[in-house]
Amino acid sequence: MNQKASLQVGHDGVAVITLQNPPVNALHPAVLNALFNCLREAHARRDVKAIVVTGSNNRFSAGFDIAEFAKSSGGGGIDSRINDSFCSLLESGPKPTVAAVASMALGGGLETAMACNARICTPGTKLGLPELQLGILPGFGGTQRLPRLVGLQKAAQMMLTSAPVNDKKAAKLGLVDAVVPQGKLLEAARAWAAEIAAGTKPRNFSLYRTDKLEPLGEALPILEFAKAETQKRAPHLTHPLLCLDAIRVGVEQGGHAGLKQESAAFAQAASLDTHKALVHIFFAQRATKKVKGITDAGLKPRKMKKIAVLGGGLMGSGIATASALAGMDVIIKEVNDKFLQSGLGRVKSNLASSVKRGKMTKEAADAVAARVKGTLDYSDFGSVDMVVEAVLEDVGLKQRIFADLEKACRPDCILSSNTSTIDISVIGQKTRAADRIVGAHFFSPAHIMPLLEIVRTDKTSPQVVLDTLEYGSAIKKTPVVVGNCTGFAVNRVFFPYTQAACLLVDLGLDPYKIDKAILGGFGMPMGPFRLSDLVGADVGLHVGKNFLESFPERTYSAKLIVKLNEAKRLGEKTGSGFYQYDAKRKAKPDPALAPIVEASRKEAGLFKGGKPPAFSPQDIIEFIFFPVVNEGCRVIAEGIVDKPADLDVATVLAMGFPPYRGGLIKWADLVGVKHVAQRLNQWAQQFESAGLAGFFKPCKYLQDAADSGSQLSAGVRPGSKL
Ligand code: 3H9
Repeated sequence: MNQKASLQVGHDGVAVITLQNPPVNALHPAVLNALFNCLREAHARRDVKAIVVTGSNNRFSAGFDIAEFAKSSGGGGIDSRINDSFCSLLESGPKPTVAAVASMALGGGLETAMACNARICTPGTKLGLPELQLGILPGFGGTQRLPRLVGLQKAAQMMLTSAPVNDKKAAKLGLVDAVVPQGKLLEAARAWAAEIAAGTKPRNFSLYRTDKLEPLGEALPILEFAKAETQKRAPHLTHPLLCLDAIRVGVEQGGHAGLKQESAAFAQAASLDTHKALVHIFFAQRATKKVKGITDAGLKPRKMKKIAVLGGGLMGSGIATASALAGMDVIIKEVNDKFLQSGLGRVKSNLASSVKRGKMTKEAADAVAARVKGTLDYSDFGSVDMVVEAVLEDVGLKQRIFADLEKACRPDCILSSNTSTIDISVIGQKTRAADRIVGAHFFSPAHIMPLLEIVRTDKTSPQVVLDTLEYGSAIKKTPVVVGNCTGFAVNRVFFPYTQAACLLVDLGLDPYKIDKAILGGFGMPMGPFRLSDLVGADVGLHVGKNFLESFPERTYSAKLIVKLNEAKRLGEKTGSGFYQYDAKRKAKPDPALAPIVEASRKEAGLFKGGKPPAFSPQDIIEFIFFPVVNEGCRVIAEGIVDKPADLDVATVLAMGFPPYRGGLIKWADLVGVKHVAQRLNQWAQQFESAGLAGFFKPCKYLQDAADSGSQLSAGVRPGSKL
């Protein structure tokens, strides 16, 4: 059994209790039980005068075992009364306790450490309470002890942002009592514990401290302000407010009352869908790197040391920046010196903006920039491990480039394309290198957006997919392996998004109301029309044509986008689209849109004037997102994604689908698959005479799941015929 805690008593009379649950010493109930037993034993033994709690493998703990949350119906089956007695035994038992913290003390890990009478950590340790990012709140007394150790303002900030502090900051705040080198950690902690026992160092009880807490008259306004800010920033979330409430009760009525409130609030938060959704995303994000037939095939990933990027435009320079930031040598190839210099300039300005945001020093940025070289020919390509092509979306041009690359590069060099619209196998048609051709689809801006779609064709070798996964992780992207089809996974799944929104306008609804429902009502970073303006109506038209060609039976050919193109209102870049834009690119509704909407409605012939049909904000959300879910189900059924959860991660990271809704497919499961299918069928019937039944009709995967009561997240059952 790997999940345990062990007790060792030294000649100095100090008992060392070590948490053991690799890789991060997560506090599985078995570990907590073992810890509790060790603690009771240490307190009971006559040869023990003080206790040190530490973690194995030079790590303290990353907190409660999140996998237990995923198994239980909520809250990981934690009984808060046990936590109470565990933490109070740690804090106020007969013998003093010291936490010896290396590498990380997160969530329940930090709460365990805070219940000890002193904390010593090593350089580089991260300490934080990130529970809110899992849809819960600290449940081991963190809402009470952290404010008493570091002050209310800082504690609230740490909990609300989930951001940890490093060892230096922790020492400055008083969260740790000392920072010592790794090799001295246990020795220092033992000595500290022995000194407390001898009375030469004070024994501090975090829960009873008042010296750092702001007086009530200051504390309450701090909490009120934090509450108002939270409601503004995250209007859909309840658990941050529950957390603030537990803090407030502790401030007003004392630590014990606060602990009681904390456990009630924890239980409430743990029962909400937000918690299930966020835990799902936590694991789904880590699971994208595990791909059937690739990562379980016994292959060893090769490390990419030198990368060539073709094209120094926005995408190319972003890809070059991300690769150089990961320590790779990069060559950018352009067609002439002017383009090359601007590509290299873009890399520098990407790095300069990281310096400006405090993400890196000027020296570090210069060192990264020095790894990026420019070229106008292929003479250096013999030394590169991977090429990422990011030139114009022109099939002929890409085919010529790939034929050249086959000659210029080593036979084991990966040849990838960043295309978002062109079939990857067509790009490689003029080569005999089909097994090492792969899509590396970045999202703009490429050095910032966290998703990388890795597009494999039926000829791409597993080794090349594995190496590209390794490359994706090295450049700090979340890589998702997808199949080769129009729009790949993300763009394909989202093609009904703008189309459904345009259909609603043609039915008589106001575009700005639609955006409002999707933005504020649902929590997307922007509504479909604002997004369309960002992407550009010309790009929208081109992409729409692609989908119409590939999926004619289910594409709504939106006239609204055509009309915007005719009016040269292409979006942000032309200063107007669905919205008008000022010099700072701030969007404002535009009365000049009305005649365009009018013309589109006239052509669509679905709205006869008068009162628009009654659509509540929830109706709008469902009308727009249920066709997106339907396309997601087709993508799952066709095996375009390895597992449904990959689509959840991809929609969250590329489209800003709210993570607290679990990603597209998990959200549909939480809403109810039967409900999704029933509404789609209702609209398919309602719009059949307008030729739109195909846009709504549930695909077989979705309908089967609705009929059988299974979850869309379950994936395709072996042997099922889809
Ligand atoms: C809590 O404590 C509640 C309390 O208030 C008490 C309630 C009553 N549990 O991320 P990585 C796994 S809630 C289980 O790839 P990194 C992770 O899945 C908890 N497993 O590495 C992965 O497994 P695999 C609050 C966990 O170096 C492996 O460890 N704590 C946990 O990039 C490596 O992880 C948090 O929210 C866990 N707690 O980052 C901390 N943590 O190899 C969440 C990690 O099978 N964790 N795993 O895919 C993290 O932020 C990062 O994982 C960490 C390491 C910074 C620790």
